[in-house]
Amino acid sequence: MDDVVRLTLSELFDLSFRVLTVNGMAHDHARAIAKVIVAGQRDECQSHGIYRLIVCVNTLRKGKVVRDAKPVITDVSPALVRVDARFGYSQLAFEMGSKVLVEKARTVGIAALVINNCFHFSALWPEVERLASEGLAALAMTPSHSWVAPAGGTKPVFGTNPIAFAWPRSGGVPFVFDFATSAIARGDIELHRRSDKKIPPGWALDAEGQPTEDPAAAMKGAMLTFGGHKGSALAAMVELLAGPLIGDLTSADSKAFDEGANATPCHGELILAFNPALFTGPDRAEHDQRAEALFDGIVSQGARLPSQRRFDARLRSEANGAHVPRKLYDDVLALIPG
Ligand code: NDP
Ligand code: PYC
Repeated sequence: MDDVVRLTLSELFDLSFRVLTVNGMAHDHARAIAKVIVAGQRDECQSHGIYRLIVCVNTLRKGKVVRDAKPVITDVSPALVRVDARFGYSQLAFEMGSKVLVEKARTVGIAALVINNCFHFSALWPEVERLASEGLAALAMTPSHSWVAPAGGTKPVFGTNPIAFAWPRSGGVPFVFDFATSAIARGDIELHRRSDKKIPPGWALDAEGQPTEDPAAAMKGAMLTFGGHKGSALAAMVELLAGPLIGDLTSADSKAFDEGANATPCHGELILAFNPALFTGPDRAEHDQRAEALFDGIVSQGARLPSQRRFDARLRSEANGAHVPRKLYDDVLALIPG
């Protein structure tokens, strides 16, 4: 039997929506969540695609998330909009708040969207890409659960704390990066454990603080930051800006709130949008050219831009369907009762 299943994007959406709704998720949330899960699988981001259905359903079954939460928008100031997700998943709150964020950034030049009290599992690139499609540059960050040791330490303090950035480019895909400030996303360690594969050195320590290549030991120990003290400082920045600054939890608080349920982390998110039309001034075309020269300087020597692998995968999946490992597909089908 083939060890990979190919699904069209609409089959993937229908499967995701069904798994979520038969497990009790309200339809508006299920739609918003299914869209980002399909985007992840389509772009071959295995750690944030259809695998996340398993974590979402566990979170629903443990009774942690409010399945029909109605996000509440507050217009805090000309440059700041807040959405209280009311302990539902983050995607619907982002869909609602990002519309206000775009308007504010267009008018004021720079604006922030704060999402509070949200269960958050998704990759951040769909959000910054969405803002780039409106002609805005964007920066997003969020904590997770405290799984990551600070550089020089052995005990978890930080979350995997991703940072994503998008820069709009006329006539093409935007420049986008999106990475965890840990050496790798936690989801990738989980996927290694599911497939009985060792993890590379440099990703994690075991519970005794010793380097490990065993994913199960890594999950009981501490993940490592990328780039040593530099990733460690960025992880701390994410904790502060997308935690106390926005009146929400740190990754350690989120882990305590979880009470051992192993559910999706629950905390806040900060998204900033910049309007080049107001920032750059009258010589926009000239400065856009400078940006393009920077990208040329990268690709002309054979290096690649971040997200290029994803954009290539997107074209493949749109043409031929997305591939899902057979075991993962079977595990997802098993989430549909009876
Ligand atoms: P990766 O290390 O896989 O990739 C990070 C970024 O680097 C991507 O933009 C990737 O582009 C780019 N990249 C990779 N290799 C190269 C290269 N050789 N040259 C140029 N660019 C390159 O990501 P992570 O494991 O750190 O994170 C994966 C995802 O997990 C992210 O989307 C993140 O948002 C998500 N995440 C979400 C969390 C949450 O709490 N919600 C927590 C932690 C992570 P490309 O994709 O094209 O390879
Ligand atoms: O993969 O590190 C991760 C992660 C945490 C929350 C969602 N994804």
